[in-house]
Amino acid sequence: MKKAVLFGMTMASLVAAARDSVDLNGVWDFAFADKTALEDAAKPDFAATDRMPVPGAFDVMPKWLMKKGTGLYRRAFTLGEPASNAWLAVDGMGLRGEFRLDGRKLGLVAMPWTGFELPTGPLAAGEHVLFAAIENRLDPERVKLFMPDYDFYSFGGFYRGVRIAFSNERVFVRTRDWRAGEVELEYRDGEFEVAFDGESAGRVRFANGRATVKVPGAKPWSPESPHLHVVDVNGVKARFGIREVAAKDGKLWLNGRPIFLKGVNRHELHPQFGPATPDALMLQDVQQMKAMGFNFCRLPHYPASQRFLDFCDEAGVLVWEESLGWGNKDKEMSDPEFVRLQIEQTDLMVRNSFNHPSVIVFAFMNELDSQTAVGKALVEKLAATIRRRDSGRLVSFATYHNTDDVSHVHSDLVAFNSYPGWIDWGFRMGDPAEMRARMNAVYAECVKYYRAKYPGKPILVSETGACALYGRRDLAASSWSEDYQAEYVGNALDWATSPESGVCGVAIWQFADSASYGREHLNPGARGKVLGQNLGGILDGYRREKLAARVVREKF
Ligand code: ADA
Repeated sequence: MKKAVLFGMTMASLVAAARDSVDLNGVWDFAFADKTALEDAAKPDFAATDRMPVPGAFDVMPKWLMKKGTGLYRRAFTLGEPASNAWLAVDGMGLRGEFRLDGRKLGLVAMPWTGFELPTGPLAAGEHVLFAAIENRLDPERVKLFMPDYDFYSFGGFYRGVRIAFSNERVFVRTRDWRAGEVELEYRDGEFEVAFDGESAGRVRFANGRATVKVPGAKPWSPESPHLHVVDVNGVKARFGIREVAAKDGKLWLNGRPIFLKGVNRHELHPQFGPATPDALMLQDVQQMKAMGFNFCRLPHYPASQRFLDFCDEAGVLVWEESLGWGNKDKEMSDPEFVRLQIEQTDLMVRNSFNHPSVIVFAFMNELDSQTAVGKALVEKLAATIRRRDSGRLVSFATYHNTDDVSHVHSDLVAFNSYPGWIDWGFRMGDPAEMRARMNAVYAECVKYYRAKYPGKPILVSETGACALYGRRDLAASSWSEDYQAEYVGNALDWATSPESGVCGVAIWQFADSASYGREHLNPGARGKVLGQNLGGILDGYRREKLAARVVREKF
């Protein structure tokens, strides 16, 4: 059977795309139903008024800029031959989407940013029409995973690629002994042809779906030498890296050596593309991060783009990936449907990113109420969800309950967010020496708490930083100026990298300015987020450097 195969993409996408598939990225027919819920707008025979890129967010386009409603999408594709089954594979959309193939409903998905696959059933040869209705309205009853008070914009559309896949089989690769180059392959029971890097390794028996094998010519993956291998089991390919991550004696270890994470938080956002960032931008960002001296990035606050992870694998950037959540309180966390969706999306994240060696931490629920019994119970469930797949990653989450957290008991890595002198009522900045001393004292207090509460666990500063308006220089280094931010970042990095800090790394908030509260969001007061953005970037949204970027380069 001859089917369309994805050419012209990097090896990573090719192998992630299972055996073969029809690429549905491109320009689709489109119409927008303003202020209308998906259920009322979803009509597959809608009259198209416009054309829309996929991937793409309709509400970054000038015509629908920041509008809330439902985007209607349609496109046809042709199969040369029939398929006994297929899957609609979407690497992230938002906020809520209904999908129909030839008028038949494939599913309704309310897990923004998560990659998912919907089975289509048998498909005949010839033309097929795919229809999607994607709603971006903020509706806490229908989109339980995205609350109107989250500090990042809730875009509408296909955030990443879409395709029809003819297999949903996967091979999962676990490093079992990085020194000996031994890996465990998980596929299914039976005996199958296995090849590594294009060379046959003969037939291998899989018992309980697993086989342990030595990779011929194995080379470990590390930030300095990000070596990748490709395995082929029965025609199903997976790209992977051989490396070991561990947390012990209060330190973080990579391939048997302690490592310090020089990190930054990076939203998948750009002023012109919203969450549908193109490859060129991702690659530039990775290169810019490396050039500044970062070896680590935290990807907040939703499952990452598989393309971005490919680039991190290739460049040797360590990654923290987390599922969707932000500042969730007991009320939300007591809702069984919220909990179910949290578990489902977290499990999918682990499944989707399993073979990316760059990902060393799987996390969830940024800044949840981690000081309560309800928070702790959810953390326990999500940690168990991640560990169930035995992915060889550390489990964590970022908290700001730096004097009363009780939930990191379930983590491998204790991570905390702290903004002394920025998100900190009553902090007196004082002159630069006073400010430095006060910031250091706050950080040290946090570490003291965690060290006593969770002895033996490594501690990471998962967020710290201050906002600055690009181009705003000020001799007096007042808050919101680039000068203030540069001073702040310098202090934070000096403290974190000093031997007394006791932390295993720090991630600056944040890489680039990002879209935040729109006029529909429950923002913390119209005055709170200048220009509707989170201006914590050491670069602006267009990736122009602020003074703090220079400071990072000097310190790292
Ligand atoms: C929090 C949160 C970030 C961002 C930050 C800020 O720490 O985790 O997403 O909102 O505050 O800049 O206010």
